[in-house]
Amino acid sequence: MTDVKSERAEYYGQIKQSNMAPLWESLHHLVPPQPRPQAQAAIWKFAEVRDLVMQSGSLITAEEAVRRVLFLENPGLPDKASITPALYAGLQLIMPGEIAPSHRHTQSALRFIVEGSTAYTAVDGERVPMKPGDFIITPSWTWHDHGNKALEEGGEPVIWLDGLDIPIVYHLDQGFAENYPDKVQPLQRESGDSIARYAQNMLPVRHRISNPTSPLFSYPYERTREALDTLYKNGELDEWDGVKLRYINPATGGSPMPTMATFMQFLPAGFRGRQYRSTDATVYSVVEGSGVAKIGDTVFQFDAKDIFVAPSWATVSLDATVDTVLFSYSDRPILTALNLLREERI
Ligand code: GTQ
Repeated sequence: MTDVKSERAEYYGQIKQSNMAPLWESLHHLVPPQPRPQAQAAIWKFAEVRDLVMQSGSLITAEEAVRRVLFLENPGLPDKASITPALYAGLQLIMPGEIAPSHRHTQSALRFIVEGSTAYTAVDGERVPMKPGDFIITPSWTWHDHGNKALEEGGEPVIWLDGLDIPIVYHLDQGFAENYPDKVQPLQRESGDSIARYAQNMLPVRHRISNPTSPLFSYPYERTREALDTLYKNGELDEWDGVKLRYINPATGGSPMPTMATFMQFLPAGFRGRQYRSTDATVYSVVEGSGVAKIGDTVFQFDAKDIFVAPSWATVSLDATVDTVLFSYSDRPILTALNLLREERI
């Protein structure tokens, strides 16, 4: 009697030496009937993690660290510096008077300001202020440094959420980076220049689209909030989304960056959102308010400044206890480009 199991095991051992493996042992895993994300629903309560972030402020300077960030690791993706399979999230701290020195890299970045109003970021020769709720981008391969007002000038600790496409870029072996020769890049344009150029429903007359990334790199919260407010007053409430807008590259109407889409939504007090799912795993940052997020079988109570993540294809429904504003980002443009995006309003 031949023991099939041990015969096969021996065979698998043999072919492994030639760097081969039998598909039939992993076909269902490799080609699943529907996504089986390793990423889990998870929440970072700001009230709990704020102290930990602040502690890093006395352990290392922004300059020594280059970027003083605690990244948020999805518990289902341990040691991968990933909050979703494609995307990274981190909480960056900059103390009064500090500089995070200028560098550039192929990874695209977004900053979503969580706390503090005295920092700035410089992108490609222009400085923009960072205020809570502002959404700011650092396009791939642009010089960027961050700074904060000195204590004597009223500087306060500033914390923001970094969203980058680090995991997907890493996976594709596309990581390039370099440091600027000086700590701070020289300023070439006045603050407010890019808003005048690109955020007024106009473009410079000879603007050429040479790059998929938005030429506008700061989307102040004030404007976004006003738009949501007006639309809510006008009665545009979707049963799934509340009032939800997507940020655009004003030159193309597409997402601000080729790898990441970003959204802002308003849920009025008492809103009980219907169930929705999509294949883009999404990271949420609570700007205002509080409520309950049901993600698959997991229920999170969320408050302002909390961050939570919904894995691919998990059902998501959002309830608001009080008026609530949620920022979110996902890898939607990647999925769209690859014709992989699916969504379902249940
Ligand atoms: O601010 O340039 O969280 O390069 C990770 C990598 C922030 C940044 C991060 C980075 C940055």
